[in-house]
Amino acid sequence: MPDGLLDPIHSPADLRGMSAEDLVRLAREIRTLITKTVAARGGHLASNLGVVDLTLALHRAFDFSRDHLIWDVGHQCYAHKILTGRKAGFANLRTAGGASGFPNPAESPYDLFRTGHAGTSLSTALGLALAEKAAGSGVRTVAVIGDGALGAGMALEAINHAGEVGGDLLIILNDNQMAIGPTVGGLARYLTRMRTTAAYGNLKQDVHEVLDKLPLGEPLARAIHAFKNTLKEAVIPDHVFERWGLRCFGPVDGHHIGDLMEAIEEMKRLTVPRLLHVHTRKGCGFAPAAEEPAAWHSAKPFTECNGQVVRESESDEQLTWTYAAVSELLDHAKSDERIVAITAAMPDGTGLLRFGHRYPDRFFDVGICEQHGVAMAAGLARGGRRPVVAIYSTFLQRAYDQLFHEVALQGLPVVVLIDRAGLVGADGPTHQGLYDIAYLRHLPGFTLAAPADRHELAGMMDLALAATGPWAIRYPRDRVPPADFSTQPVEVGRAAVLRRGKAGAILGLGSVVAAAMAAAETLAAEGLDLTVASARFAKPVDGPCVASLVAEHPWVLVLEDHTAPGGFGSAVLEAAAERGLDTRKIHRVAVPDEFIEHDTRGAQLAAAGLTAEKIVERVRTLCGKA
Ligand SMILES: Cc1ncc(C[n+]2csc(CCOP(=O)(O)OP(=O)(O)O)c2C)c(N)n1
Repeated sequence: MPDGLLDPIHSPADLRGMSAEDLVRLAREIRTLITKTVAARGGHLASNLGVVDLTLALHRAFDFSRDHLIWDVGHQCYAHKILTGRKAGFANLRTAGGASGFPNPAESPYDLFRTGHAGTSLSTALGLALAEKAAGSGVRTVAVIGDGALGAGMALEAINHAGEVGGDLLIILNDNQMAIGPTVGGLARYLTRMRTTAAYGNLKQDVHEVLDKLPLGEPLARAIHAFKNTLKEAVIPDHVFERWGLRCFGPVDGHHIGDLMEAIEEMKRLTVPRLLHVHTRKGCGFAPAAEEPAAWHSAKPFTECNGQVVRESESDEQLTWTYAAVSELLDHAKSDERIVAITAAMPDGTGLLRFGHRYPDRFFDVGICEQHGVAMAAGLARGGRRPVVAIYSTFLQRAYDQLFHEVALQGLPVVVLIDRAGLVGADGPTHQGLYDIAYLRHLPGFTLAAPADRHELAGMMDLALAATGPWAIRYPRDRVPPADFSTQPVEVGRAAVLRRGKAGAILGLGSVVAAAMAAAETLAAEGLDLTVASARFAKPVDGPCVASLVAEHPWVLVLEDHTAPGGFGSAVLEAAAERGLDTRKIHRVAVPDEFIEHDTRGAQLAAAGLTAEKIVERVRTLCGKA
């Protein structure tokens, strides 16, 4: 076949007649398409390039229009999307109306779950396998999980259970020795040892098992021969998960399509929970990503010219809330040796890498284990340390019970830095940080703050690190305003009035205050003078401030970069109702109660009515000037 192998492929069925050599060439074409698309749109590059061969081998071996395929996290599903009829939408990856960066059943029947969080695949896959077992359907279930996600508690819970209940579940362990950065923990070290220590086993038992499951009439000798030839050196009787009841095979070179296809075909002979250990390299096929897989995990758009790669400027990194928060933390860590910092596999994203470099002995990367990270922070606090845990809002959801049970219930001084709180842009609904106010503000004793500017952030960090109980500071994936709005000292539960007017009042929480101030400027020029206050705290809410805003203005507009139900606006309404205020005067602008699709953060904010322009329109309406 000439090049252009990808053009006629519209579904996995089109792979059927292709030779291993053609698949190798096809893999190259898919890698080129992925690289070009991510160059234009941004996205998860290194992980996707690493699984192209594996994706082809899986789609070649199984019929996933019938069998089930689950990708853990789902950030590595680009080749799968391209092969399952989504080439056209892929060109607009992660942009409004284009393919999302993660699996999505609304896009294709080949995606069974909408995912983006790590460690969930084995549980959902086991559920599917058990359902098919109960139905006696003969449908197989395959889950692909990385060595990073495998360390997540939930994945281990599923393996623990799978060994006991059975089901036709094939787990592909995609081992590239990396999560976003190098995989951490004892399991990772164990898998690395497996690379070098070949542990060949007692084939007899395995062959018997295979034969037990073979269809009647299959020639015995052929089956034994085929099995011995392909998996002879692959059975791993000493594998830790063998002891847990999984049959374990491998390792197989995940970039040798022929070997992969053979091994996967063999795996199809078994109908018990089994694991095939596959070695891949992140970034395979694109040198910059292969050399620096962490930097190319989630890539910004880039251009390639004469072999030179120019990435979209990272120079704004120092202007972000993430950078500012870690800078404030570092200032404190200098003088307070009790401060320790914890990340759950996101040292880069949370900015804590800087802390780790400066204070390696006071820095912990716990892996993709948010629950453990938060509970460990509680232990550190109980032991006299000042733990600061930085986790994205969406992933902190994992640790809700630890925030309740290990932190709040004990009243321990753990500081949680909630990064990516609010609308997140291109990652879409799996990653939106829209629920943290709702899931924290009902926990007794928690203080929940959100800065509008650098001055407030600094004041909040001072208070948080001096507190005797739990604290959280939420901030978005955005830039810090270039100038502070006030110098009023930050006090727990106190809002700050930034400007005064009579036409109406805006009470904003956190970064939306900047939009409110810009809107107030525009409206002042139209003769509408507004009061604008920075709420600073979602808990405790400044009740007296709410009371005076309601008393002194015809209306109060409450803004938050968070979902409406249970958010800051809800808290303000509760505070107003408790004080017997006229709640009809309070209007809310928050993210609506629906899942917000991938788009730019700016477009998502505008759709929610949280940009300066939208606030201006809303105020004109409230003032009867629309
Ligand atoms: C619960 C949760 N925490 C953190 C993340 C952020 N995250 C996305 S991919 C990833 C690394 C996954 O590593 P691995 O499972 O080994 O897959 P690879 O990228 O190496 O293929 C992390 C930490 C997430 N998606 N979910």
